[in-house]
Amino acid sequence: ENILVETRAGTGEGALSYGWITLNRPKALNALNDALMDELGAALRAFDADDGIACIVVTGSEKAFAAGADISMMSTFDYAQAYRGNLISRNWDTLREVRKPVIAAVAGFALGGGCELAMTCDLIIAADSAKFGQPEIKLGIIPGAGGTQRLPRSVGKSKAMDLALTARMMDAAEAERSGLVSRVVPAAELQAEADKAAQAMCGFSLIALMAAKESVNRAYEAPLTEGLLFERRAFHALFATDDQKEGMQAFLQKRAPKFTHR
Ligand code: CO8
Repeated sequence: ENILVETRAGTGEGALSYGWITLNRPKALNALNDALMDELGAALRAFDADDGIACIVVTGSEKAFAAGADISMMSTFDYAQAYRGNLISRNWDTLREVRKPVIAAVAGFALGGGCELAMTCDLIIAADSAKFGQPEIKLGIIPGAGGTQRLPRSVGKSKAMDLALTARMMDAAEAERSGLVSRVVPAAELQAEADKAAQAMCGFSLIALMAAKESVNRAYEAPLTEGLLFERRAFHALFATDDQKEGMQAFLQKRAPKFTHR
């Protein structure tokens, strides 16, 4: 009801497919309520468990990726309801647990929980219309799904403080300059750009994709020495895969690889 889910075929011989999830509550600018988050969690889990899927794109509409948590849902909550119901966290952990790459394709508003949702994905591709912000302070609250933690890690303390304390929005150009997003494209090309990134991944070894994601994420969880050790071990482990043999043989034989994801 609140999201649209499709599977798109990868191009090229033997390519895997990818999942495409569109947040779809246009009347509320894709505000994130429990129903939407439950549907999103279920769709992410299903794609993650599907051996034919390499990666997942999450996107919204031209006007809004998501304008935040649904304010009407939580406006009357008291502390007990928020705490007992574990407001927010239940499906956010699902997104963190997905082991395949997740691309956020963001046009329009990505505010509050919408900005946090985009940041919880592995990379953000933005339309030039994108606007990022953590305006919770205007509502008498603070970010609750990682904004105060992930934003400083990607844009630094000063900009994170600026957004969280003044509620100002950051446009796509500033977001790219400060490292929040990986690429900015004209709004009309956002879908095609996200398709292109997903298509590239569909042609690679799924095991290597998952290992790369897991290793980059260690950079946020572990001290450098431990992260480097984790990376080295994952690197060594990939020599046990058929895909490493195939990838290197294909290069030496000047042909396209046929990965079997084993
Ligand atoms: N929740 C509920 N409804 C919303 C939300 C929202 N966050 N944002 C927009 N809407 C609704 C509006 O109420 C309006 O509905 P209606 O037509 O019935 O009046 C409709 O969407 C269109 O919105 P506007 O008329 O306001 O559209 P504008 O183009 O004038 O303005 C804005 C767009 C600037 C995005 C404006 O809608 C706005 O400021 N929205 C609220 C942004 C905000 O404060 N977000 C933070 C919410 S709190 C939060 O996210 C906490 C995070 C906690 C973790 C995440 C948990 C899931």
